[in-house]
Amino acid sequence: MSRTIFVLNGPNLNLLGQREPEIYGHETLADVEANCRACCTEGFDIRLLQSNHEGQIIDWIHEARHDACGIVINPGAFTHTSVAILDALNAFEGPVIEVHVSNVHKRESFRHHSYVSARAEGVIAGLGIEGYEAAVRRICSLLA
Ligand code: CA2
Repeated sequence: MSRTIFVLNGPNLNLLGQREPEIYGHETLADVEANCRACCTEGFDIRLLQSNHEGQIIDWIHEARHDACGIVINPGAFTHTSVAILDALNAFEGPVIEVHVSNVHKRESFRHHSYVSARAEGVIAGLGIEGYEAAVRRICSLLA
């Protein structure tokens, strides 16, 4: 069985650390990747991916069915719109943790609903990029 955890990121998250630091902080996705790799239990590995395209994210979730033991996902704005990402996650058998860098519940009401939460074992919001590390740790402990 695969011991790789996919850390999937949706649209605009490639800009992390470059714009709107008051909301998203100063750290980049490269920092997220390094921190996730550093905190996962021995024997597990991280594959961090980002796309601005919904279909690409769905294709990676399909790949995860064979190549990953768990998924950490920050779907970005697709969180609030994408039944297709929810459907893809429903076809994945391992644990899924949803992460948001910002506290979506403190923001506009359209960010309060997530399609992905209906599938996720856990949801983390507002911990900055530390949320990704908490999610990776949780997946490692669920699979221990
Ligand atoms: O808080 C989060 O992680 C979000 O998933 C981020 C999404 C937003 O649409 C969700 O409601 C909450 C937006 C990602 C945009 O990322 C940027 C990062 C830096 C600068 C500009 C955009």
